[in-house]
Amino acid sequence: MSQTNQTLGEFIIENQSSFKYTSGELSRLINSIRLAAKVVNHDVNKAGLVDIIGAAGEVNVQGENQQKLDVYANKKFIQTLINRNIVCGIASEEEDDFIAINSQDENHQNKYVVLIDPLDGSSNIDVNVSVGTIFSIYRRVTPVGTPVTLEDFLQPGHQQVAAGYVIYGTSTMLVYTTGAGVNGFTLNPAIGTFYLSHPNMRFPEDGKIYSVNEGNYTHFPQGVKDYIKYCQMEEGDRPYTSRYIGSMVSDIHRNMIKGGIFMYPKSSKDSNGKLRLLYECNPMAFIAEQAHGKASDGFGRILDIQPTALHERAPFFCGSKNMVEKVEEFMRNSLK
Ligand code: P6P
Repeated sequence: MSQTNQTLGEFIIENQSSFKYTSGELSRLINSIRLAAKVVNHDVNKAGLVDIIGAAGEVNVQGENQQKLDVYANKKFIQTLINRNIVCGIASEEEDDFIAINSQDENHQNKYVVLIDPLDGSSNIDVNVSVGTIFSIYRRVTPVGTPVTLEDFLQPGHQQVAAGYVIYGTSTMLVYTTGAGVNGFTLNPAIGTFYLSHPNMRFPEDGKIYSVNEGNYTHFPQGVKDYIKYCQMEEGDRPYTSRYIGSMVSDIHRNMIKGGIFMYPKSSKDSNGKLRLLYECNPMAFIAEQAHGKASDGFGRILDIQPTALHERAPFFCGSKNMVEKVEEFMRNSLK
């Protein structure tokens, strides 16, 4: 079958063998995320028309005002995952604690846990800027047949069996990896089908785009300040272009296609940065590495961090390999 008109469903079947684990379950998991993405996409695209935008009046565990679409997307993904009876537990940016799935999995036979940021960049919803869903999938580490525990969620990122994102932009795309490269699928909204549009996505080794909230410049570590000045200097192929959407999925997606680096460093305001390790940094890092890019906390590999808490944060530098290595060099030099 020619790749250009292969559907996501056909792709999953054709690439079954690349799934390291029992085939059916992981395929069904990706398919359940596909379904939820279509439902959320439908409502994200009409957010301006019906009363589901604007704060829900509640404050989530992050201390952020919950937008109604956040609440809606969170419920949709959780509901779809539970109904498919594949997972034993779910963690979400919008949930204080993890959810143990006992309803459908009363004998605790399901083997996977899913961690999600149901609607990343939600502050952009009201201004009609693209937002995204991020997901991360692990096999449980505690014995099947026993209740899922926090330990099943606090795994280092290199243990992920799959990760991906949905970007609700000028078109809706599902981009994911199961450890055998990264592939992007674009939704045809007329028929509700995702088609393989970006096979074997790869970060260009180098790039000329840097993405960071420069409003925080004075609060950044010296190494980051030095790197930003390096990007702005008239020398060789520089100055680079600064592009920052304020929606990590969109910034990283663009940089994967064009080349570039996304940075959310720690600062004197946020001692570990803003982004969440488990359901933002790790899945995007898995994708970045599978796309021949790199993801670092400024000194080491994001995927090697041993998590200690569900909602912990991490400094995040992700994108073209040479650019991430350059900022690591500046970070090391600033300590000398
Ligand atoms: P700031 C969205 O809220 C998000 O989590 C990421 O998608 C985005 O990159 C970042 O925060 C933007 O944060 O502080 O620059 O507005």
